[in-house]
Amino acid sequence: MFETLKAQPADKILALVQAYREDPRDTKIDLGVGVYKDASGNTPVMRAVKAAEQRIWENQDTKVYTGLAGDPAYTNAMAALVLGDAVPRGAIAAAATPGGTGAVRQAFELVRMANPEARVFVSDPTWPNHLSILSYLGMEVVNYRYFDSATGGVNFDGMIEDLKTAKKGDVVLLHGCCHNPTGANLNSSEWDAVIEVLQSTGAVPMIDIAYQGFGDGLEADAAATRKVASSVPECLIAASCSKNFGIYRERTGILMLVASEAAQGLNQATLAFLNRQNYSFPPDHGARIVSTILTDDALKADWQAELEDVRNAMLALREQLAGELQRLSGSDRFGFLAQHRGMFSRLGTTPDKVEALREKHGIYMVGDSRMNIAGLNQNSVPILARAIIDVGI
Ligand code: PLP
Ligand code: TYF
Repeated sequence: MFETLKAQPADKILALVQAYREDPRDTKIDLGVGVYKDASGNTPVMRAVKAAEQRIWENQDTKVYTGLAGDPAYTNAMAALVLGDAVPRGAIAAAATPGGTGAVRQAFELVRMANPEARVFVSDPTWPNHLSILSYLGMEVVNYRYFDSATGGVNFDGMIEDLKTAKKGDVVLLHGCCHNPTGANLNSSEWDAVIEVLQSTGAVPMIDIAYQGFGDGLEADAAATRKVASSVPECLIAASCSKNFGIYRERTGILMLVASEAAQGLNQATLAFLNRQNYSFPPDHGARIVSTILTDDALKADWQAELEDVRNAMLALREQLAGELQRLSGSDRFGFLAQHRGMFSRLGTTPDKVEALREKHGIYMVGDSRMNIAGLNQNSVPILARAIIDVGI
């Protein structure tokens, strides 16, 4: 029967990892997959994560199944980390998932279950996995304008115009902070305007937040998510711990459905049901690391301090790159790089220029001109800047 299978499209971001590995040049620079790297190019295990793992190893006396929705200590800690006290805990249904991707997948399945006709509005561009999963689930996608390659910022008027065409029964997918792949984000008054459109159309927001703490800080990065969740009757949130705890391979995420307190019991049971259909119990080790850190003042403080160092290192690289490009180009046209937040920036150039960077300079970024800022260090920033000018960007 399996001779009927057709080749599926490869993940372009992951394909780039392989291409980079195969490049023999020792001057090559990897700005591809979204993984944090320090100045030496390593992705270390965070101090608090190591300490939490040791504590778990010493104290854990069983590995019996958790609940279908995961360990309540984890879901409670994550609800507090992402939502603060923006909404009552009794209004949140929450389930642990395998990574943020698992949360995204479960959220889409939940939407399809509730309304098979739902259209999902996604930013143009968005994380390719959003599109791939939606297509796999047979769900209708509507693009809304988002990135303005002329300015490197958000085409806000276009975005609002497109979001106004959403209807009750549709879902609007928003990146809570640190937009992937562009790095361009809404400011606080623009979020207010998006909320007004959500309120007037009745479309349900779904927030994907995979980089809390990578932009302007843990609290600032959650502000938009909190504001949205407290301003509409229903909201879905898919959060990932992969980046901000550096526990990529542990597959640690959470899906939250914020709705009325009266609906919470049914919503909670439905999230547990969905987990059971797909994998029964969600992975626990990463979740336990996260809850161990978030429920211990000293570990939490150390984690926050290390996360701040990571965030500030990326901001410094942004400033350095924007400054270098200003000097070399004699213009401010790359100023957006310092305005962007998170791991990524989209340069806004053409695939042939991206290819020229790879062929001629051994600089690897995704074909849509997304670069991982954390792939740089103080020494490679001037090399990248010269290459960008050299290929005529
Ligand atoms: N959503 C976005 C926008 C992402 O960039 C990522 C990748 O890191 C995720 C979700 C989920 O990542 P993971 O499944 O590794 O937690
Ligand atoms: O966008 C990125 O690079 C990260 C990591 O299928 C990633 O989100 C990339 C591809 C993928 C899953 C995660």
